[in-house]
Amino acid sequence: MKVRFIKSAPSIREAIEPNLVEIALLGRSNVGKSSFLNAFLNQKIAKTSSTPGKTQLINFFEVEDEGKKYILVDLPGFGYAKVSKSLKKEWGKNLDEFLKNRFNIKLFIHLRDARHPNLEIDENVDNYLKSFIRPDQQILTVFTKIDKLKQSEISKLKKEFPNALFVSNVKKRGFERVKEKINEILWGNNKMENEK
Ligand SMILES: Nc1nc2c(ncn2[C@@H]2O[C@H](COP(=O)(O)OP(=O)(O)O)[C@@H](O)[C@H]2O)c(=O)[nH]1
Ligand SMILES: [Mg+2]
Repeated sequence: MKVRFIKSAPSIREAIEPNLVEIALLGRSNVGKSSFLNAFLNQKIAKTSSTPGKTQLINFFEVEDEGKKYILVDLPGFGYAKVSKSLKKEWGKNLDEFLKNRFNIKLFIHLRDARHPNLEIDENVDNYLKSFIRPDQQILTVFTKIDKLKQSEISKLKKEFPNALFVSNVKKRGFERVKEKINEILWGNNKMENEK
């Protein structure tokens, strides 16, 4: 797997040309988004634990995996405010516009903290995405920090969220399933058909 940072943009107007399919990565500040990127891509490409709330930029990374290319779009974290708000209010117009109008996004990966699985802000984000996604787009929920949970707690969470995936960024666990799922969603089950 090869990865290359391409650009940061404040809005859809400054975004890169939409020539490849995109995966948008979003999550509450401190959920482990940067750690997830680094663990998933197997390299230190994103800064962890940087000052939250400062940058509201959309970061584009080009990923090449088994001869296929896609773009990973790292979105600013949310949830700095004590009172949870809708994503739209907190992120503002630019990000709302990007998520709704960026037609080549095929997958939204929503990271959630396994220790706090029922936060209102995450429910709001889920409902927000569901309010506008098209039939050809999907939402994948990935719970982070499962190393902080007992096995019984993980089992309970899996029952509550049967379609979610579960990872530990520090122990690098759960990423094979994430990759499988991404391949399935981006390229379909028949890999040969999409190979060029
Ligand atoms: N135990 C544990 N800690 C994690 C995990 N992922 C991230 N962290 C820690 O959580 C904090 C925030 O991580 P970071 O990746 O910067 O979060 P971001 O703000 O969402 O980008 C850091 O101290 C990380 O080391 C995980 O899977 N398990
Ligand atoms: Mg970060």
